[in-house]
Amino acid sequence: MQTPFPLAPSALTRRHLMAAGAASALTHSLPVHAQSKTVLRISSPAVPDDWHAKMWVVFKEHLDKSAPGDFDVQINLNASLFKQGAEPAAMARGNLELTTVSAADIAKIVPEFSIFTAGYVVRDPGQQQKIFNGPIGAELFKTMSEKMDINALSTCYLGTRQLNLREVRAVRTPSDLKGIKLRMPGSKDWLFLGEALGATATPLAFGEVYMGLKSGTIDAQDNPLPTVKAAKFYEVTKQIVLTSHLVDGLFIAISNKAMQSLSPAQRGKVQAAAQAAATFNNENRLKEESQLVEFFKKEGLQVSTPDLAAFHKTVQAAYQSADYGKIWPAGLLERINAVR
Ligand code: KDO
Repeated sequence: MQTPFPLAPSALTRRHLMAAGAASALTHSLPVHAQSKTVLRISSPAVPDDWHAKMWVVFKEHLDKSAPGDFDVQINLNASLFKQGAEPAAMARGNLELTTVSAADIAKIVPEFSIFTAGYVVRDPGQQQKIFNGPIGAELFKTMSEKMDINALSTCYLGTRQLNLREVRAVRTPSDLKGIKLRMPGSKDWLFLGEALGATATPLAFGEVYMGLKSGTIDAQDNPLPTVKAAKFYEVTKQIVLTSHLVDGLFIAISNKAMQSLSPAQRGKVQAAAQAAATFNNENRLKEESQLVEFFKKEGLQVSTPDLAAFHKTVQAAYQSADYGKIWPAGLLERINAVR
């Protein structure tokens, strides 16, 4: 038996259901799935060409196959349903079922998560998967579920963040970024990272970055190379500096309310679909990331590698001298470093 519709139907849907009810009383009943499909609304700021947008199609197709007729998966990209960062609150209010949530968005409510917004903490994508699929992930996701009422289903590698500048500039150490207006996503942990890199951090929504670069209201942005390609930032920039300052991740998350409305079998299928989506994203992103330097060079961008030791030293010193040591649970950094 299908679980009941977890959300208040819209006025339009209500009218349809009433009409359907009247019609079925007169004639025969509608097929069961037409009345009881569970709607799963997804919202993401990702552009359709990026892997973490395409992975939602994998999620949908996986679910359509494993649970035919059970779900109506609705994919909304380009922040068309909720603006970037507003998704967790929408989920808590019952207005959204699924999204990809970032460490920075989680850290707004679960401050200990900010350790994953810090530069040069996670070493590589393999370590990232082990951290979040192991005991550290289990502990932090439990707190997240308690405080935010959302449940992490799988971990996506967003890529390793690099600097992307409008004009070519000699960038060897963080001091070479002095005065550069570096766009960062709009939360305090992102802005701290931008400043730690030596730039002047400026908050801006992802959807406005292309125009900001084109018009010159910002001098630079940071994102993983696959996103620089998918969002076409390379069209309006001239340089990439391979600082590799953040091995970034996103978590496919579902609201607890939506998850609890499902049968145990359906929950398992949603979980499996989220894992298939993350695997699709992770494999494709890793492969593409390793090939993109050549692509950008062909597009005429200058790609340079700075003094990475200087970046590590300056960024880590910034976190040490700020209050982050007090926010991060004692021993967590050491536990992360020990994951191999
Ligand atoms: C961005 O705004 O730079 C960012 O990369 C931050 C991520 O946490 C995530 O929100 C991502 O944008 C979007 O999914 C768009 O790719």
